[in-house]
Amino acid sequence: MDDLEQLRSDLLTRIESADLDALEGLRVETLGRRGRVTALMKELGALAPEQRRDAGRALNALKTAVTDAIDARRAALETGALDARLSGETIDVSLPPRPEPDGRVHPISQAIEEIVAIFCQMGFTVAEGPDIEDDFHNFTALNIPPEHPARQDHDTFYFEEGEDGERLLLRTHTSPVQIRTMLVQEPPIRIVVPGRTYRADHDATHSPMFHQVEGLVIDEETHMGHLKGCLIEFCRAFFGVDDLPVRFRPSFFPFTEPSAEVDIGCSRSADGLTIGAGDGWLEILGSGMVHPKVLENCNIDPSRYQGFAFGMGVERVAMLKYGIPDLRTFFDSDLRWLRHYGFPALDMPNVAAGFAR
Ligand code: 2U9
Repeated sequence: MDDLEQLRSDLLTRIESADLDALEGLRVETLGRRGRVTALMKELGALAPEQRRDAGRALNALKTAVTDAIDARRAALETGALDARLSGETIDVSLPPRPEPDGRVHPISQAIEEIVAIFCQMGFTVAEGPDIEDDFHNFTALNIPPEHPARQDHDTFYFEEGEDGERLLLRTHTSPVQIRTMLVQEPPIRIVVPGRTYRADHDATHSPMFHQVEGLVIDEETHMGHLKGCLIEFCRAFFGVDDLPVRFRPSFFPFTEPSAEVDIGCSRSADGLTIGAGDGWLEILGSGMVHPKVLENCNIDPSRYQGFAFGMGVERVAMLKYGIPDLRTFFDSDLRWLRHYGFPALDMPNVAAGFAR
């Protein structure tokens, strides 16, 4: 036992002054497979039971003491090394920052942000919903009759029939989101609905996937004057022309009655198209008073509530506002094009508003 006491004191002294490498050497030399303490453990078997118990206890205590001392020394050395590094290092705050990769916001995202920001200033909130829809929310609830051409296979992307016999589809407009909102929310409702939409159409002016922003207002005593005021205000804010001429032309949609298409003034010259006063007109929105049958389909009483709705194609208004001549380039993922037509992130209206707050 005296030997053990001596060994313990020697080891603890050496551990106290060891560096990290020496510490690992000491651990192997003492506790490793051929270490001194390990060897002593192996000798226990040769002792008489009485001696074995006492010697076993003493050896275990030694092992614990050495292990603890090695761990404590290692922790102290590591902390010391970090402290030394930290106190030796200085940060040169005058160094210029490394250049950041300069990403751009896609014009479609930019246009959606700008449109949504204008309606949000008027008190609308944003609603979103699934791209995969069912027949009820995309067609039936919107008063689109069974024989309507939009329902045909060659105009709409249908999925294969499910086990319940139902065929899901890719929404052909964002209007199902308004249906879903009316089914769960009591009026007053004021929402704008941005999102992807899909139609089986592909040529120079149509893409099978495109973007829409639609809007819906439902309240008591809502009338066509509200529709006109709201959409005139939107057109002037979006195109940044205070006296922009806006005209409403009668139209037809199954889900609105009466319906109107909205044109803005423009002039065409050798230099191209200028939005503002002129002798030309450009169609940019569809709109109308929500059809009473659509309200009934959503359990809203049309004798108490009325409302208006509108819709626009984002690609179309983005092309007009930003002077992008070809629809197909939106979907080419061409970084040179994006660097040219894209926007710095800080120009996003909601981001800018966030900073101004
Ligand atoms: C509900 C009730 C009415 C949404 C409307 C239009 C007119 C419209 C087109 C513009 C260009 C689609 O992208 S486009 O081809 N949209 O003309 N959309 S009214 O009316 C609704 C929507 C939902 C419940």
